[in-house]
Amino acid sequence: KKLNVAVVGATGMVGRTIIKMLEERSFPINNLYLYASAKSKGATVQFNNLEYIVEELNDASFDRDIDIALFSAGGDISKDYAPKAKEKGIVVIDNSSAWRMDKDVPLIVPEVNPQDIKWHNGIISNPNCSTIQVVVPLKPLHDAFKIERIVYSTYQAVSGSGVGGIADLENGINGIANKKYPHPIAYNCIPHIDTFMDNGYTKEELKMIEETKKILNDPSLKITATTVRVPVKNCHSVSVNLQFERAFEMQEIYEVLYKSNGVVVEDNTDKNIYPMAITVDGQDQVYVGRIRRDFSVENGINLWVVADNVRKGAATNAVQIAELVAKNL
Ligand code: 2RA
Repeated sequence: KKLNVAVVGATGMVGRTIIKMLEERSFPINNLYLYASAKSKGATVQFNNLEYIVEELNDASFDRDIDIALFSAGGDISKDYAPKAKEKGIVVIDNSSAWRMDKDVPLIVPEVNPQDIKWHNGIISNPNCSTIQVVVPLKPLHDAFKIERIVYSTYQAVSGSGVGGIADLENGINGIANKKYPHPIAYNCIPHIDTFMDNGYTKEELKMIEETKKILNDPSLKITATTVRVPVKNCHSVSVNLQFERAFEMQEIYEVLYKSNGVVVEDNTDKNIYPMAITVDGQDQVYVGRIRRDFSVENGINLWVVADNVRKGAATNAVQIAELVAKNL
């Protein structure tokens, strides 16, 4: 059955990639409607060899016969327009953080908790990019060995901030001052993503902590995180330290990861093989390497996890959710 799909925020980096993934994955589309802010009105986008005109988002945008609306236009637009789309019977898949922790809104990574889609009430949230990539390998490990504690340290690409982040890096290398970030990002690391909260953590760190618990459906998990912006154009890397309840042999860890949906193990230090941003760019799977026991604690391991934050971390995951929704429509 072909569906009528809307993309809200169609001209942003994630919005454009959503459209590209709808085409690449041959999503069954009847009509495609593209919405953006006034400044992008009239822009044209190619889709399945046809040219589509971007329209300005307004209150009439959802009066049309639309089955699924994919939002990637920031939290304010989602807070304002997702309920309007939902009232029209449209299923909203929202990439912003606006609804992620709402108890009536499932937070979905299709390889991890597809069953949660069954209780949506019209809005489904796409998790934060750095969270999506870590829960993909963590879910099978949690099922097999019961994770007790997680320590996340992230190395996040500037594409996570959109075109402005990329501009700051490329300009910075050419000696041009930063605009997007509070400090120069060229030849630098900035331990500050999103805003600082009173407890000293940034919103990005709290997103990883709280979203992991929701997606793995385990509020007892003990988690801490440090999220850092690094001078990498695309792909987020995360150092993950895990402590399990159960003892394990390293071979068991490999076996679980080898057969995990959406995971590629790249781990051969004899040949300098491990996941890197420059080799993972443009892929949709999550790459895991540097798998080794943490000898400083009981039942501990370390992992290095790399994924394309714009594709699997945002656009591809959202389209995979749309594929799950399409099956149930
Ligand atoms: C970032 N995860 O990397 C955030 C939002 N994409 O900036």
